[in-house]
Amino acid sequence: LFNLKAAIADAIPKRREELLRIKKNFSDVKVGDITVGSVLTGMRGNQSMYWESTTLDPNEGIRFHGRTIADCQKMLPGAPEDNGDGEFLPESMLWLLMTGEIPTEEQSRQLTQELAERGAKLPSHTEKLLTSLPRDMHPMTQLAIALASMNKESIFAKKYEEGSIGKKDYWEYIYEDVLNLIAVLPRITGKIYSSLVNDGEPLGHFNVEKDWSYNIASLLGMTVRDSVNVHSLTKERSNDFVNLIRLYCGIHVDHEGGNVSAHTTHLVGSALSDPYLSYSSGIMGLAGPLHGLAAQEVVRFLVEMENDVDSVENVKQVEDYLWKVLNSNRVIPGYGHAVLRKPDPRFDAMLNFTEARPQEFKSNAKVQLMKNLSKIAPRVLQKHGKTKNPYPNVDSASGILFHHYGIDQLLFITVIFGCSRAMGPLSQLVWDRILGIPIERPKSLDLSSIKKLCKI
Ligand code: FAM
Repeated sequence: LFNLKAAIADAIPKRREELLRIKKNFSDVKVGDITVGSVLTGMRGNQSMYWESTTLDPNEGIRFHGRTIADCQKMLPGAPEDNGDGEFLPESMLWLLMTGEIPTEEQSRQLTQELAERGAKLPSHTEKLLTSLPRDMHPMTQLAIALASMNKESIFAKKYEEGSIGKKDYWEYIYEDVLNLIAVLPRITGKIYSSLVNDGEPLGHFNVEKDWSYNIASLLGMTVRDSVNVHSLTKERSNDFVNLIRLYCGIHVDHEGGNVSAHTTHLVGSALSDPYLSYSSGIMGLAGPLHGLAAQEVVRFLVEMENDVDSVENVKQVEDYLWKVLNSNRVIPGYGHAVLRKPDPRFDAMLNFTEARPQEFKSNAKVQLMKNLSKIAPRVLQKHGKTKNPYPNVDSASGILFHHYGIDQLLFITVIFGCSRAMGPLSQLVWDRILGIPIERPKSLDLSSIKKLCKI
Protein backbone atom coordinates (compact mmCIF):
# COMPACT_ATOMS: atom_id res chain seq x y z
CA LEU A 1 0.00 0.00 0.00
CA PHE A 2 1.71 3.19 -1.17
CA ASN A 3 -1.05 5.58 -0.26
CA LEU A 4 -1.35 6.74 3.35
CA LYS A 5 -5.15 6.93 3.30
CA ALA A 6 -5.37 3.37 1.99
CA ALA A 7 -2.91 2.20 4.67
CA ILE A 8 -5.05 3.83 7.39
CA ALA A 9 -8.23 2.33 5.94
CA ASP A 10 -6.51 -1.05 6.05
CA ALA A 11 -5.73 -0.67 9.76
CA ILE A 12 -9.22 0.51 10.77
CA PRO A 13 -11.33 -2.67 11.15
CA LYS A 14 -8.93 -4.36 13.61
CA ARG A 15 -8.45 -1.22 15.69
CA ARG A 16 -12.16 -0.36 15.80
CA GLU A 17 -13.01 -3.91 16.81
CA GLU A 18 -10.33 -3.89 19.55
CA LEU A 19 -11.48 -0.62 21.08
CA LEU A 20 -15.13 -1.65 20.92
CA ARG A 21 -14.33 -4.90 22.71
CA ILE A 22 -12.40 -3.07 25.44
CA LYS A 23 -15.19 -0.51 25.85
CA LYS A 24 -17.82 -3.24 26.07
CA ASN A 25 -15.99 -5.59 28.45
CA PHE A 26 -13.59 -3.47 30.47
CA SER A 27 -15.17 -0.07 30.94
CA ASP A 28 -15.28 -0.58 34.73
CA VAL A 29 -11.53 -1.24 35.08
CA LYS A 30 -10.01 1.49 37.26
CA VAL A 31 -7.17 3.56 35.81
CA GLY A 32 -6.28 5.38 39.02
CA ASP A 33 -7.58 7.64 41.72
CA ILE A 34 -8.05 11.33 41.16
CA THR A 35 -7.00 13.37 44.15
CA VAL A 36 -7.87 16.87 45.28
CA GLY A 37 -4.19 17.65 44.69
CA SER A 38 -4.56 16.69 41.03
CA VAL A 39 -7.70 18.83 40.64
CA LEU A 40 -5.83 21.83 42.07
CA THR A 41 -2.55 21.35 40.18
CA GLY A 42 -3.45 21.21 36.51
CA MET A 43 -4.62 17.55 36.60
CA ARG A 44 -1.06 16.25 37.18
CA GLY A 45 -0.89 12.47 37.20
CA ASN A 46 -4.51 12.18 36.15
CA GLN A 47 -4.56 9.51 33.43
CA SER A 48 -7.76 10.24 31.60
CA MET A 49 -7.09 10.73 27.90
CA TYR A 50 -6.86 8.21 25.10
CA TRP A 51 -3.92 8.91 22.77
CA GLU A 52 -2.99 6.62 19.90
CA SER A 53 0.49 7.28 18.73
CA THR A 54 2.86 8.54 21.41
CA THR A 55 3.50 7.88 25.08
CA LEU A 56 5.84 9.65 27.43
CA ASP A 57 7.77 7.63 29.94
CA PRO A 58 8.99 9.85 32.83
CA ASN A 59 12.45 8.25 32.58
CA GLU A 60 12.85 7.17 28.98
CA GLY A 61 11.06 10.04 27.27
CA ILE A 62 8.94 9.94 24.19
CA ARG A 63 8.02 6.81 22.23
CA PHE A 64 6.32 6.91 18.86
CA HIS A 65 4.12 3.80 18.59
CA GLY A 66 6.63 2.21 20.95
CA ARG A 67 9.73 3.46 19.11
CA THR A 68 12.36 5.68 20.74
CA ILE A 69 13.96 8.61 18.93
CA ALA A 70 17.07 6.47 18.36
CA ASP A 71 14.90 3.70 16.81
CA CYS A 72 13.26 6.26 14.55
CA GLN A 73 16.65 7.62 13.53
CA LYS A 74 17.67 4.11 12.56
CA MET A 75 14.46 2.99 10.88
CA LEU A 76 12.62 5.90 9.30
CA PRO A 77 13.48 6.79 5.70
CA GLY A 78 15.29 10.04 4.94
CA ALA A 79 15.53 12.10 1.75
CA PRO A 80 16.78 10.18 -1.31
CA GLU A 81 19.52 12.75 -2.05
CA ASP A 82 21.08 12.18 1.40
CA ASN A 83 21.79 8.49 0.64
CA GLY A 84 21.13 7.45 4.23
CA ASP A 85 23.42 10.14 5.71
CA GLY A 86 20.78 12.72 6.59
CA GLU A 87 18.00 12.88 9.17
CA PHE A 88 14.74 10.99 8.71
CA LEU A 89 11.91 12.88 7.03
CA PRO A 90 9.00 14.20 9.09
CA GLU A 91 6.82 12.63 6.36
CA SER A 92 8.16 9.21 7.44
CA MET A 93 7.25 10.07 11.02
CA LEU A 94 3.76 11.15 9.89
CA TRP A 95 3.28 7.74 8.29
CA LEU A 96 4.36 6.04 11.52
CA LEU A 97 2.04 8.23 13.62
CA MET A 98 -0.95 7.61 11.38
CA THR A 99 -0.51 3.88 10.75
CA GLY A 100 1.69 2.53 13.56
CA GLU A 101 4.01 1.09 10.89
CA ILE A 102 7.49 2.08 9.69
CA PRO A 103 7.03 3.22 6.10
CA THR A 104 9.08 1.81 3.26
CA GLU A 105 11.22 4.17 1.17
CA GLU A 106 8.48 4.14 -1.48
CA GLN A 107 5.71 4.94 1.00
CA SER A 108 7.73 7.81 2.43
CA ARG A 109 8.48 9.19 -1.07
CA GLN A 110 4.84 8.89 -2.03
CA LEU A 111 3.78 10.89 1.03
CA THR A 112 6.43 13.53 0.32
CA GLN A 113 5.05 13.87 -3.17
CA GLU A 114 1.45 13.96 -1.98
CA LEU A 115 2.21 16.73 0.52
CA ALA A 116 4.14 18.70 -2.10
CA GLU A 117 1.22 18.47 -4.52
CA ARG A 118 -1.35 19.41 -1.90
CA GLY A 119 0.82 22.26 -0.60
CA ALA A 120 1.79 23.82 -3.89
CA LYS A 121 -0.75 26.62 -3.44
CA LEU A 122 -1.99 28.64 -0.48
CA PRO A 123 -5.66 29.70 -0.78
CA SER A 124 -5.67 33.24 -2.19
CA HIS A 125 -7.84 34.62 0.64
CA THR A 126 -5.35 33.29 3.22
CA GLU A 127 -2.45 34.76 1.25
CA LYS A 128 -4.21 38.15 1.08
CA LEU A 129 -5.12 38.00 4.76
CA LEU A 130 -1.51 37.32 5.75
CA THR A 131 -0.31 40.18 3.54
CA SER A 132 -2.76 42.54 5.25
CA LEU A 133 -1.61 41.75 8.82
CA PRO A 134 0.70 44.20 10.60
CA ARG A 135 4.32 43.15 9.98
CA ASP A 136 5.01 43.31 13.71
CA MET A 137 2.04 41.15 14.72
CA HIS A 138 3.20 38.15 16.79
CA PRO A 139 4.15 35.40 14.30
CA MET A 140 2.14 32.81 16.23
CA THR A 141 -0.95 35.05 16.05
CA GLN A 142 -0.40 35.25 12.29
CA LEU A 143 -0.09 31.47 12.08
CA ALA A 144 -3.28 30.93 14.11
CA ILE A 145 -5.17 33.46 11.97
CA ALA A 146 -3.97 31.89 8.71
CA LEU A 147 -4.99 28.41 9.86
CA ALA A 148 -8.39 29.53 11.16
CA SER A 149 -9.03 31.32 7.86
CA MET A 150 -8.53 28.04 6.02
CA ASN A 151 -11.66 26.69 7.67
CA LYS A 152 -13.27 28.17 4.54
CA GLU A 153 -11.51 25.30 2.70
CA SER A 154 -12.60 22.56 5.10
CA ILE A 155 -14.02 19.58 3.24
CA PHE A 156 -15.22 18.09 6.54
CA ALA A 157 -17.10 21.28 7.56
CA LYS A 158 -18.74 21.45 4.13
CA LYS A 159 -19.83 17.79 4.14
CA TYR A 160 -21.08 18.09 7.72
CA GLU A 161 -23.14 21.16 6.87
CA GLU A 162 -24.64 19.37 3.89
CA GLY A 163 -25.62 16.55 6.22
CA SER A 164 -24.28 14.11 3.66
CA ILE A 165 -21.93 12.01 5.82
CA GLY A 166 -22.39 9.43 8.56
CA LYS A 167 -20.27 9.24 11.73
CA LYS A 168 -18.22 6.30 10.45
CA ASP A 169 -17.12 8.33 7.42
CA TYR A 170 -16.12 11.55 9.24
CA TRP A 171 -12.49 10.49 9.33
CA GLU A 172 -12.14 10.43 5.55
CA TYR A 173 -12.89 14.16 5.30
CA ILE A 174 -10.97 15.00 8.46
CA TYR A 175 -8.03 13.18 6.85
CA GLU A 176 -8.29 15.29 3.69
CA ASP A 177 -8.29 18.50 5.74
CA VAL A 178 -5.40 17.28 7.89
CA LEU A 179 -3.19 16.46 4.91
CA ASN A 180 -4.07 19.75 3.20
CA LEU A 181 -3.30 21.65 6.41
CA ILE A 182 0.08 19.99 6.98
CA ALA A 183 0.92 20.49 3.30
CA VAL A 184 0.45 24.29 3.34
CA LEU A 185 2.45 24.89 6.53
CA PRO A 186 5.73 25.54 4.64
CA ARG A 187 3.99 28.22 2.59
CA ILE A 188 2.35 29.89 5.59
CA THR A 189 5.65 29.78 7.50
CA GLY A 190 7.56 31.30 4.59
CA LYS A 191 4.97 34.02 4.18
CA ILE A 192 5.09 34.99 7.87
CA TYR A 193 8.89 35.04 7.84
CA SER A 194 9.14 37.10 4.67
CA SER A 195 6.78 39.66 6.25
CA LEU A 196 9.08 39.86 9.22
CA VAL A 197 12.41 40.14 7.46
CA ASN A 198 11.84 40.99 3.80
CA ASP A 199 8.91 43.38 3.70
CA GLY A 200 6.67 40.55 2.49
CA GLU A 201 8.77 39.76 -0.59
CA PRO A 202 9.20 35.97 -1.01
CA LEU A 203 12.59 34.63 0.06
CA GLY A 204 12.38 31.46 -1.95
CA HIS A 205 10.09 29.28 -3.96
CA PHE A 206 8.23 26.05 -3.35
CA ASN A 207 9.76 23.09 -5.16
CA VAL A 208 7.20 20.31 -5.77
CA GLU A 209 10.05 17.85 -6.36
CA LYS A 210 11.37 18.36 -2.83
CA ASP A 211 10.41 17.28 0.66
CA TRP A 212 8.35 19.23 3.17
CA SER A 213 11.32 20.36 5.32
CA TYR A 214 13.37 21.41 2.30
CA ASN A 215 10.48 23.65 1.27
CA ILE A 216 10.30 25.19 4.75
CA ALA A 217 14.04 25.94 4.53
CA SER A 218 13.72 27.23 1.01
CA LEU A 219 10.82 29.58 1.82
CA LEU A 220 12.86 30.90 4.76
CA GLY A 221 15.52 31.88 2.22
CA MET A 222 18.02 29.27 3.40
CA THR A 223 18.69 27.03 0.40
CA VAL A 224 21.27 27.48 -2.32
CA ARG A 225 19.08 26.51 -5.27
CA ASP A 226 15.49 27.52 -4.60
CA SER A 227 15.87 30.65 -2.52
CA VAL A 228 17.70 33.96 -2.28
CA ASN A 229 20.06 32.28 0.21
CA VAL A 230 19.91 35.25 2.57
CA HIS A 231 22.92 34.24 4.61
CA SER A 232 25.04 33.11 1.64
CA LEU A 233 25.26 29.59 3.04
CA THR A 234 27.58 27.16 1.30
CA LYS A 235 25.91 24.10 -0.20
CA GLU A 236 27.06 22.00 2.74
CA ARG A 237 25.80 24.43 5.43
CA SER A 238 22.51 24.88 3.61
CA ASN A 239 22.12 21.10 3.49
CA ASP A 240 22.88 21.00 7.23
CA PHE A 241 20.15 23.58 7.85
CA VAL A 242 17.64 21.52 5.83
CA ASN A 243 18.61 18.52 7.94
CA LEU A 244 18.22 20.57 11.11
CA ILE A 245 14.63 21.34 10.04
CA ARG A 246 14.06 17.64 9.26
CA LEU A 247 15.43 16.60 12.65
CA TYR A 248 13.64 19.33 14.59
CA CYS A 249 10.31 18.78 12.83
CA GLY A 250 10.68 15.00 13.01
CA ILE A 251 11.03 14.89 16.80
CA HIS A 252 8.68 17.71 17.86
CA VAL A 253 5.59 16.16 16.27
CA ASP A 254 4.00 14.94 19.48
CA HIS A 255 4.64 14.44 23.20
CA GLU A 256 1.61 12.33 24.12
CA GLY A 257 -1.82 13.90 24.55
CA GLY A 258 -1.80 16.03 27.68
CA ASN A 259 0.53 18.84 26.62
CA VAL A 260 -1.23 22.13 25.92
CA SER A 261 -1.05 22.19 22.10
CA ALA A 262 -1.99 18.53 21.63
CA HIS A 263 -4.71 18.56 24.25
CA THR A 264 -6.24 21.77 22.90
CA THR A 265 -6.35 20.43 19.34
CA HIS A 266 -7.99 17.22 20.54
CA LEU A 267 -10.47 19.07 22.79
CA VAL A 268 -11.60 21.56 20.15
CA GLY A 269 -11.78 18.77 17.56
CA SER A 270 -13.99 16.76 19.89
CA ALA A 271 -16.71 19.38 19.33
CA LEU A 272 -16.36 18.45 15.63
CA SER A 273 -14.73 21.78 14.83
CA ASP A 274 -12.75 21.09 11.68
CA PRO A 275 -8.96 20.46 11.75
CA TYR A 276 -8.13 24.06 10.75
CA LEU A 277 -10.02 25.51 13.72
CA SER A 278 -8.79 22.77 16.03
CA TYR A 279 -5.13 23.21 15.19
CA SER A 280 -5.39 26.98 15.13
CA SER A 281 -6.47 26.67 18.78
CA GLY A 282 -3.54 24.33 19.48
CA ILE A 283 -1.21 26.95 18.03
CA MET A 284 -2.59 29.55 20.45
CA GLY A 285 -1.55 27.24 23.30
CA LEU A 286 1.85 26.53 21.77
CA ALA A 287 2.47 30.28 21.84
CA GLY A 288 2.65 30.31 25.65
CA PRO A 289 6.06 30.88 27.31
CA LEU A 290 5.70 27.77 29.47
CA HIS A 291 5.12 25.67 26.35
CA GLY A 292 6.41 26.27 22.81
CA LEU A 293 7.63 29.81 23.34
CA ALA A 294 10.22 28.50 25.79
CA ALA A 295 12.68 27.94 22.90
CA GLN A 296 12.66 31.64 22.18
CA GLU A 297 13.00 32.45 25.88
CA VAL A 298 16.08 30.21 25.98
CA VAL A 299 17.77 32.09 23.13
CA ARG A 300 17.11 35.41 24.85
CA PHE A 301 18.40 33.96 28.09
CA LEU A 302 21.61 32.67 26.46
CA VAL A 303 22.23 36.00 24.71
CA GLU A 304 21.79 37.91 27.98
CA MET A 305 23.92 35.49 29.98
CA GLU A 306 26.73 35.54 27.43
CA ASN A 307 26.82 39.34 27.76
CA ASP A 308 26.86 39.11 31.54
CA VAL A 309 29.68 36.59 32.07
CA ASP A 310 33.36 37.12 31.21
CA SER A 311 33.57 33.70 29.61
CA VAL A 312 30.98 30.97 28.97
CA GLU A 313 33.53 28.57 30.47
CA ASN A 314 33.46 30.42 33.81
CA VAL A 315 31.38 27.97 35.85
CA LYS A 316 31.22 30.18 38.94
CA GLN A 317 29.86 33.15 36.97
CA VAL A 318 27.32 30.98 35.15
CA GLU A 319 26.16 29.55 38.49
CA ASP A 320 25.88 33.03 40.00
CA TYR A 321 23.82 34.14 37.01
CA LEU A 322 21.43 31.20 37.47
CA TRP A 323 21.03 31.96 41.18
CA LYS A 324 20.27 35.59 40.34
CA VAL A 325 17.45 34.40 38.07
CA LEU A 326 16.07 31.93 40.58
CA ASN A 327 16.29 34.37 43.47
CA SER A 328 14.24 36.87 41.52
CA ASN A 329 11.51 34.21 41.22
CA ARG A 330 11.96 33.60 37.52
CA VAL A 331 12.27 30.20 35.89
CA ILE A 332 15.33 28.94 34.04
CA PRO A 333 13.90 28.49 30.58
CA GLY A 334 14.57 25.18 28.87
CA TYR A 335 14.70 23.25 32.15
CA GLY A 336 12.03 21.18 33.86
CA HIS A 337 9.08 19.21 32.60
CA ALA A 338 5.61 18.34 33.80
CA VAL A 339 6.04 14.59 33.10
CA LEU A 340 9.69 13.81 32.23
CA ARG A 341 12.08 13.10 35.08
CA LYS A 342 15.30 12.68 33.05
CA PRO A 343 17.09 14.78 30.39
CA ASP A 344 14.82 14.99 27.36
CA PRO A 345 16.03 12.59 24.63
CA ARG A 346 14.92 15.23 22.11
CA PHE A 347 17.49 17.55 23.70
CA ASP A 348 20.12 14.83 23.28
CA ALA A 349 19.18 14.45 19.61
CA MET A 350 19.67 18.18 19.03
CA LEU A 351 22.94 18.07 20.94
CA ASN A 352 24.14 15.17 18.79
CA PHE A 353 23.45 17.31 15.74
CA THR A 354 26.04 19.83 17.01
CA GLU A 355 28.46 17.12 18.04
CA ALA A 356 28.42 15.64 14.55
CA ARG A 357 29.54 19.08 13.26
CA PRO A 358 32.24 20.24 15.71
CA GLN A 359 33.85 22.69 13.26
CA GLU A 360 30.55 24.38 12.57
CA PHE A 361 29.67 25.08 16.18
CA LYS A 362 33.02 25.43 17.96
CA SER A 363 33.22 29.21 17.64
CA ASN A 364 29.61 29.92 18.64
CA ALA A 365 29.85 30.91 22.31
CA LYS A 366 26.08 30.71 22.82
CA VAL A 367 25.99 27.12 21.59
CA GLN A 368 28.92 26.32 23.90
CA LEU A 369 27.05 28.03 26.74
CA MET A 370 23.96 25.92 25.98
CA LYS A 371 26.13 22.79 26.30
CA ASN A 372 27.87 23.95 29.48
CA LEU A 373 24.55 24.96 30.99
CA SER A 374 23.18 21.44 30.52
CA LYS A 375 25.79 20.30 33.07
CA ILE A 376 25.67 23.30 35.42
CA ALA A 377 21.94 24.12 35.62
CA PRO A 378 20.77 20.67 36.86
CA ARG A 379 23.12 21.00 39.86
CA VAL A 380 21.82 24.47 40.65
CA LEU A 381 18.18 23.52 40.22
CA GLN A 382 18.67 20.45 42.41
CA LYS A 383 20.16 22.65 45.13
CA HIS A 384 17.31 25.13 44.68
CA GLY A 385 15.07 22.19 45.44
CA LYS A 386 11.76 23.07 43.85
CA THR A 387 11.88 21.72 40.31
CA LYS A 388 10.81 18.09 39.99
CA ASN A 389 12.91 17.68 36.85
CA PRO A 390 16.15 19.71 36.92
CA TYR A 391 17.29 18.51 33.48
CA PRO A 392 17.22 20.21 30.07
CA ASN A 393 14.05 19.88 28.05
CA VAL A 394 13.86 20.04 24.28
CA ASP A 395 13.71 23.82 24.13
CA SER A 396 17.15 24.14 25.71
CA ALA A 397 18.87 23.50 22.40
CA SER A 398 16.49 24.02 19.51
CA GLY A 399 16.17 27.80 19.27
CA ILE A 400 19.86 28.50 19.57
CA LEU A 401 20.61 26.16 16.66
CA PHE A 402 18.20 28.05 14.38
CA HIS A 403 19.74 31.28 15.66
CA HIS A 404 23.18 29.92 14.75
CA TYR A 405 22.21 29.61 11.09
CA GLY A 406 20.78 33.13 11.03
CA ILE A 407 17.11 32.78 12.06
CA ASP A 408 17.38 35.55 14.62
CA GLN A 409 13.74 36.65 14.80
CA LEU A 410 13.17 35.06 18.18
CA LEU A 411 9.37 35.21 18.24
CA PHE A 412 9.34 33.40 14.92
CA ILE A 413 11.10 30.24 16.13
CA THR A 414 7.89 28.85 17.63
CA VAL A 415 6.25 28.96 14.18
CA ILE A 416 8.66 26.19 13.10
CA PHE A 417 7.58 24.26 16.21
CA GLY A 418 4.00 24.83 14.99
CA CYS A 419 4.84 23.17 11.66
CA SER A 420 6.08 20.06 13.41
CA ARG A 421 3.47 19.80 16.15
CA ALA A 422 0.70 19.65 13.54
CA MET A 423 1.61 16.04 12.74
CA GLY A 424 0.92 14.39 16.11
CA PRO A 425 -2.31 16.02 17.30
CA LEU A 426 -3.77 16.00 13.80
CA SER A 427 -3.00 12.28 13.35
CA GLN A 428 -4.82 11.81 16.63
CA LEU A 429 -7.75 13.84 15.31
CA VAL A 430 -8.07 11.41 12.38
CA TRP A 431 -8.07 8.46 14.81
CA ASP A 432 -10.45 10.24 17.21
CA ARG A 433 -13.03 10.27 14.42
CA ILE A 434 -12.21 6.73 13.25
CA LEU A 435 -12.74 5.45 16.78
CA GLY A 436 -15.76 7.64 17.50
CA ILE A 437 -14.18 9.31 20.56
CA PRO A 438 -16.97 11.56 21.86
CA ILE A 439 -16.96 15.23 22.85
CA GLU A 440 -14.62 15.83 25.80
CA ARG A 441 -16.40 17.04 28.88
CA PRO A 442 -14.67 16.57 32.24
CA LYS A 443 -16.59 17.52 35.37
CA SER A 444 -15.32 20.52 37.32
CA LEU A 445 -15.62 21.06 41.06
CA ASP A 446 -16.28 24.27 42.97
CA LEU A 447 -14.71 25.11 46.34
CA SER A 448 -17.68 23.95 48.39
CA SER A 449 -17.63 20.54 46.63
CA ILE A 450 -13.91 20.24 47.35
CA LYS A 451 -14.41 21.21 51.00
CA LYS A 452 -17.20 18.65 51.27
CA LEU A 453 -14.89 15.97 49.87
CA CYS A 454 -12.20 17.01 52.37
CA LYS A 455 -14.79 17.03 55.15
CA ILE A 456 -13.81 20.59 56.18
N1 FAM B 1 13.26 27.08 36.79
C1 FAM B 1 12.86 27.49 38.02
N2 FAM B 1 11.83 26.93 38.67
C2 FAM B 1 11.22 25.90 38.08
C3 FAM B 1 11.61 25.40 36.84
C4 FAM B 1 12.68 26.04 36.18
N3 FAM B 1 13.09 25.67 34.97
N4 FAM B 1 10.81 24.37 36.50
C5 FAM B 1 9.94 24.23 37.51
N5 FAM B 1 10.18 25.15 38.47
C6 FAM B 1 9.41 25.40 39.69
C7 FAM B 1 7.96 25.65 39.32
O1 FAM B 1 7.74 27.00 38.93
C8 FAM B 1 7.26 25.27 40.59
O2 FAM B 1 7.39 26.35 41.49
P1 FAM B 1 6.19 26.76 42.51
O3 FAM B 1 6.06 25.57 43.38
O4 FAM B 1 6.70 27.98 43.18
O5 FAM B 1 4.99 27.00 41.66
C9 FAM B 1 8.11 24.12 41.11
O6 FAM B 1 9.39 24.23 40.47
C10 FAM B 1 7.54 22.75 40.78
O7 FAM B 1 7.29 22.68 39.39
P2 FAM B 1 7.37 21.27 38.62
O8 FAM B 1 6.31 20.39 39.17
O9 FAM B 1 8.76 20.78 38.61
O10 FAM B 1 7.03 21.70 37.12
P3 FAM B 1 5.59 21.95 36.47
O11 FAM B 1 5.05 20.64 36.02
O12 FAM B 1 4.72 22.79 37.32
O13 FAM B 1 5.99 22.84 35.20
C11 FAM B 1 7.29 23.50 33.34
C12 FAM B 1 6.67 22.30 34.10
C13 FAM B 1 7.92 22.98 32.04
C14 FAM B 1 6.18 24.50 32.98
C15 FAM B 1 8.37 24.16 34.25
O14 FAM B 1 9.40 23.23 34.50
C16 FAM B 1 8.94 25.45 33.67
O15 FAM B 1 8.35 26.51 33.88
N6 FAM B 1 10.10 25.35 32.96
C17 FAM B 1 10.70 26.50 32.30
C18 FAM B 1 9.95 26.82 31.03
C19 FAM B 1 10.19 25.77 29.98
O16 FAM B 1 11.32 25.37 29.72
N7 FAM B 1 9.10 25.31 29.33
C20 FAM B 1 9.20 24.36 28.20
C21 FAM B 1 8.59 23.03 28.46
C22 FAM B 1 8.72 22.20 27.19
F1 FAM B 1 8.76 20.93 27.51
C23 FAM B 1 7.61 22.52 26.24
O17 FAM B 1 6.45 22.33 26.53
N8 FAM B 1 7.95 23.02 25.08
